[in-house]
Amino acid sequence: MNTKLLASIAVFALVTSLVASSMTSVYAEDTKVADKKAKMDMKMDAKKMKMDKKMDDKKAKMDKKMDDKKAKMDKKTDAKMAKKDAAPAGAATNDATVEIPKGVATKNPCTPGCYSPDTVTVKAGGKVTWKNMDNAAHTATSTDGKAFDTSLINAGASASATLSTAGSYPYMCSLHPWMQGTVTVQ
Ligand SMILES: [Cu+2]
Repeated sequence: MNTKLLASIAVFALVTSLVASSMTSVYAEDTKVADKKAKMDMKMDAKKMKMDKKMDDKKAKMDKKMDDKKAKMDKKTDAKMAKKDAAPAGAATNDATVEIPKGVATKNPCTPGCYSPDTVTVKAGGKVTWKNMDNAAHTATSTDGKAFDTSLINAGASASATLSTAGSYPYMCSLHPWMQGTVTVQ
């Protein structure tokens, strides 16, 4: 063996070991990077799931809010429609009906409620009809004794009065003076 050959073998061995060690370290580096990536992926997945859940929760909350709002608005609209259908309280109509409830002949006092409703408003020329739901006879007689008098309304019967002059007309039952009501003519 000569020194040149020995030297080249030594160089070869050195180079080989250097390459081997560098390869090992590259491999180790790769593994590290892969681990890190996997960890980050897991973290990202967890984060994404959390965010998805948050979004779902938020959406569900918003949906519920919208539903609640819609239900509220529907209710409001229904109430509005019902209000529109019913004549506004106290507004004058051409005709009105007053019921005489059961039991008022012996119920002293019974005002308000001897005539139901105990106050009605009609336009001039309008007609008021009293329906006697009681088992006894009653009247609707204006207290001035002139404006109107139904005379006796038998049990289950009805009687009407037409009022042409604007004014407020208190009235009562001539048989049971505690029964009192008012007709307003506009
Ligand atoms: Cu009466």
